[in-house]
Formats: sequence, C-alpha cells, structure tokens
Amino acid sequence: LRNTNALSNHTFPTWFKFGAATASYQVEGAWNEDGKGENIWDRFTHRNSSRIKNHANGDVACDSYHKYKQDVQLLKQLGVDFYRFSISWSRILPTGYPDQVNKAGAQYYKNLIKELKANNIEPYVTIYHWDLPQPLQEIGGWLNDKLVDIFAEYARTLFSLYGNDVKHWFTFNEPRQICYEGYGIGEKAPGLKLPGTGPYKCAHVLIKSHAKAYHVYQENFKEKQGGKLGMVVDTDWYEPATSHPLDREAAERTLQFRWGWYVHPLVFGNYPKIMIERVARRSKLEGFEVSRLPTFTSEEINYIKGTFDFLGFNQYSTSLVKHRPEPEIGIPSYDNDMGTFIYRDPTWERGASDWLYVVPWGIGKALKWIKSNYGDPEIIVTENGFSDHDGTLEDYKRIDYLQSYLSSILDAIHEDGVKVTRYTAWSLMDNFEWYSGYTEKFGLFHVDFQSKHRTRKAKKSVDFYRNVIKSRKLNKCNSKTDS
Ligand code: GBH
Repeated sequence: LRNTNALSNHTFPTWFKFGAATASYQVEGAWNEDGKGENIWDRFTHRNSSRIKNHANGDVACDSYHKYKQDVQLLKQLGVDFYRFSISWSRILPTGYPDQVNKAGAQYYKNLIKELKANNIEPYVTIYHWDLPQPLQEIGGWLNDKLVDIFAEYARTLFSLYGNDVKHWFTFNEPRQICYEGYGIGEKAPGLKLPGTGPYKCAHVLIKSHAKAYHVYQENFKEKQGGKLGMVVDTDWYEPATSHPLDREAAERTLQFRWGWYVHPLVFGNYPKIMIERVARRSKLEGFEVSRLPTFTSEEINYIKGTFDFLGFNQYSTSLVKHRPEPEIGIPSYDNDMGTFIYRDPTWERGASDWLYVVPWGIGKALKWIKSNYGDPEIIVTENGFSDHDGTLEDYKRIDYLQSYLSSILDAIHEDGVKVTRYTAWSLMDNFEWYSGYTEKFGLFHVDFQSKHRTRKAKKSVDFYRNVIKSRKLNKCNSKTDS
C-alpha cells in the first residue's frame, strides 16, 4: 500500500505552526546529577531491567541535559516554530513535594528556554510525561487523591518559574498509557497489575489534577502571562471491521473507552455514558457494591468541565474493531469492560513498533470525529511519527509516513474545516523508547548511542520536513518512491 498517490494540493495556512517533540526521561540522561531526585522510570529500569529490551535505561539517553545547545541547533536546522519538551518533576522538586526548588534543575530549563528564544523557537512544555518522583509513588502514586494538590503545586511552581516565556502548557501526556499500562497491565512504570480498578482510579486522580492545574493557571497566571493550557490525549483511529451495526457500535465504544475516557470529562464534565453504564453493570454482576469506575460529584463536574484551551492529540496508527460477545463475568478488567476485538490489517505497511501500522486516512477520520463530537475545539497534533529498527539516514519510509499523514491533516483542515493549528513530529531525535529501549528509532536526527558524545546526524527526513515548513506544502519530489 503506497500512500503517496493522492497528496493534498492544499497549503498550510500562515497561522499553522510546525514543531518537533521529545520527553525528559527519553532524552535528558543525567539521572542523578545536580540534585535531581529519583523518579519511577529510574526505579523501574534499574530494578526491573529484564522488562526493558537489552536491559536499557535512560541514565544517559541522548545526554540532552548537557547537550541542549546542540539540540536547539538541530531544531534550528529544521526550521521549526516550536519545540515540545517535558520537564522532569524530580529535577525541579527532588522529592516531588513542593517544599524546595532545586536551583540547578530549575536553571537547566531556564537555560534551555533562553536558548530556544534566542533562536526564535517557542517552548511548548509538557508538565508530566510519565516520570513521577519516586517518593510520590511510595504513597500510591496516581492512586492517591493527595496527588491532586501536589500536582497542582508542582504546576504552579512551573508557571511561576517559566510562565513569562512559555505560552503553551500541556498537563499530562497520554493519560491512558500512564493509567492502563502503568496501573492496569504493568508494562510501564510503576508496573502495577490492577486490571479492573487501577486504570480507573488513576484516571480519576489525573483528571482532577489536570482540572486543578488549569484553575491555578486561570486564577493566578493567565491574565499576566497570557498562555494556554490543555491535555495531550492519544488514540488510534478505530475503524469498524465491517459496516455491521454491531461492529460500528464496537468501534465507537473503543474510541469512547480510550479517548473519551479523558476528553469527555474535560469537555462535558463526566465520563462517556457508555463507560459509566458498562463498568457499573459488570461491577454489579461481579459482586462489587459500587461501580469500579469512580464517580464525580456535581461540584467536581462543574470544576472539570471546560478546563482546556486546546486539545493535544497524538496519533500514530489505526486499528480495526469487531463486535465481541459480552465477555464472561470473571476477572474484572478494563479490557472486558470495553468488550471489543481490536486488530490490524496484516496488509498495512508497518513501522518497527509492533503497534505501528501506516494508515494515513485514520488521522483525517479521527480529526473529523473529534470536531463533530466534541464541539469543534482547537486541536494541536502533539505527536505523530514513524519508527524503524536500523535508524538509517536514508529514511524514505519515514518521509512517506510523514508526507501521507500531513496530507491527510491538510485535507481535514481545508475540506472538513477541522481547527488543527499545529503539527508536531515525534521525535526530534532517536531516544529511549520505554520498554523497547533503544531498539525502535523515531528520530529525524540519528543519535549514535555507541559513542559517549551521543553524536547527532541528520537523516533524509530532516530535509523533507524543513522543505515542508519552508514551502508550506507537500511536494511529490520529496519522496524517493515518487522520484
Ligand atoms: C507516545 O506513545 C509517547 O508519548 C512517546 O513518549 C513515545 O516515545 C512515542 O509515542 C512513540 O511510542 O492498541 O494496545 O496495541 C505512544 C504510545 C503505544 C499509544 C501503542 C497507542 C496502542 C497500544 N502508543 N498504543 S494497543
């Protein structure tokens, strides 16, 4: 399947901006330098190294803690308008608690932001990209309601430290990965396996934490600093496997369980109706006294509703969904509550990550779906990208991927009027890909992890992306397969 045959002829409007992204634990290294505290990914990789490919960890990663000036030059070479990076909570507040700011850690991000501004690149900041301070895990992590206040105070610290320069804030990156993979199936830190309760409780605390951070910004900073804040939620596009009504219903339900779970509360104040119903019904049959899905009070509903200025959206792939007969009542789990079959078409082209299938039309459908079901919000595509194993500099497959996804986004803007205002390529450079270690490479720039210098080198996709940004359109000649 080639996706380059129907490239959009539209151009990116002048207000549309381009960026590239990374996250603290995946690139910074310097895991115990200058007063930084231990976080759950330090702990998870050090104590459970067998759960990571080749026992890898982020102790050094791309060494961006020491090489941020080089990183800014890479961004400059790309010609991007902004850089989306995340802040390591334990660098700023080594214990996680907002009692004492670690000066050296705070200074690192001051330096990075200053360097970005000096090069005309806007800093876009993710407040939490998965690296919770370990002491907060000791009290239960995102299962503990206390995190709501603690997170809001951490966010307040960042607004006061950096808010004069940072105008785009994202509270959480991909809450479903935090809660489902971290507290449900245990593939990500902290590695807990509580499939029927962990994800829901975690999500409940995250959503309240997000809302509180939004209000803190609104009440104390917004007027003076004039920035905007949102959450980053990811989802595959879920396409019904057939046009059968039950398959359509199953696809919609999957979108609600995976994406609506977080965005429905932000837009409407509460979880999707279908989630509330299904989890309550199954909980009852399983003998629980109350639903495993926690409930918001009406006060909380009002407090949460509308707490976003834009929606951050990550998408890499698409899946097919089939109706699944009601799973038997047995082990309570989020997956049984959702109750659908999810799979991929084996003829689709693939990246190196086992979940990454190249389906560019999926992003267009997803954007339209968001527009029509969630009140036509501003959408920032906060991540999209392609992985390979070898990290080749001749990365024509990445170029094809980026080109076809950008094309689908362009059509969504011009033909469907979706308010997508920004695109962010994942990732600026090859980095630590969580449990896959360094074996799946998403970078526009190659990083030599064998060398202590962590030398960066431009791949062909750098030229491609720079060209798109400069010309504001897609050009057939950019791709090798077409030339
Ligand atoms: C993002 O995760 C992260 O934000 C980033 O840190 C990471 O490096 C990057 O993308 C690349 O992975 O349907 O059960 O098969 C994206 C993680 C993983 C989200 C696969 C959707 C589908 C799981 N994605 N997942 S499943």
